[in-house]
Amino acid sequence: MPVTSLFQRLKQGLSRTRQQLFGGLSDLLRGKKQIDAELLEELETHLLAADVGTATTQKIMENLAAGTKRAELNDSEQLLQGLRRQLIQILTPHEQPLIIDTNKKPFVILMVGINGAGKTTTLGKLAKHWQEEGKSVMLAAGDTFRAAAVEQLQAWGERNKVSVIAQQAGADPAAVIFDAMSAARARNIDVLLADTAGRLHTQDNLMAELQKVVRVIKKADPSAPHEILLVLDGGIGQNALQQVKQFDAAIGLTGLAITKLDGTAKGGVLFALAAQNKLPIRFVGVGEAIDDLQVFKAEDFVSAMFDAN
Ligand SMILES: Nc1nc2c(ncn2[C@@H]2O[C@H](COP(=O)(O)OP(=O)(O)O)[C@@H](O)[C@H]2O)c(=O)[nH]1
Ligand SMILES: [Mg+2]
Repeated sequence: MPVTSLFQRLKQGLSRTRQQLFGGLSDLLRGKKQIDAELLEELETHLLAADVGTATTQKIMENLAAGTKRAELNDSEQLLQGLRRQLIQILTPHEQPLIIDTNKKPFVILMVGINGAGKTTTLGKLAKHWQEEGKSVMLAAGDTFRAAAVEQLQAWGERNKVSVIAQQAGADPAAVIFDAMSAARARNIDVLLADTAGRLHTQDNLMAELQKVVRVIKKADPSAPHEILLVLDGGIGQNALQQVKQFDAAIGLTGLAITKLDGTAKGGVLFALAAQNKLPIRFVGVGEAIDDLQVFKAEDFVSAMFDAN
């Protein structure tokens, strides 16, 4: 699929956030050329409404004000371009695509996140993504909390002819993933994608379970898991920051995937996430189809938010 159509999908997916950020603003800009306090205030309101977050918004506004003072930003069009540059600058250090090291066999990716964040769907899309790159993939049904979760993964595996290692609901997820690692090794599999539960009886139980999963994975391969990917629902806005902190403190994250950006006007949360931690943003999800999970590219993301057509 050509890159242009991927970009169109990204733009389509981000349309609600784009409207939130720049919808009213472009009307305002059309009406005036000069930068004044009212224009700056309006811009600030739009950033906040798109969930860019107070701290990040404040920093952006300070930089824009400084640019205005230094006479680098002299009219509303330059202000907008200044904003665009800043947004790209915030995101660019987080553009670090997940590269599968084929010397690590299997390359173990642990998917974590709260219930409904999009872990299993993202896992399925990633399995296809790497299969299409010619890599062999296996899945581990580490969400053993509900029978439906195991079945969801098995159904996905059957449909797409990917092996799924699963046990019955209630089984020890660490044991399921440990077995999957042996099976993957025996079959010379490149990538093992391990699902996990997003909800247990308590949040403490969940974190303890995930810690055990990581410990047991390390028994099978001390260099694993090679990626601990936190899947976040983009629609939760600023709560995402809290979730990153919590999961990172418990198990140490190595990357983020932000899903459901198509269903929300809160896509600005990426800027808050980027400004407040160093984690790579690996993927963004902008819909249900396979092409709607995209490798994160900072400039594309910002362009998709700015360009009206
Ligand atoms: N619109 C949209 N829906 C998504 C996206 N990613 C996941 N979903 C949906 O979110 C719901 C929960 O996903 P699931 O993978 O089961 O979440 P899990 O509990 O974390 O495993 C499902 O209905 C998915 O189809 C996305 O990028 N866009
Ligand atoms: Mg799931």
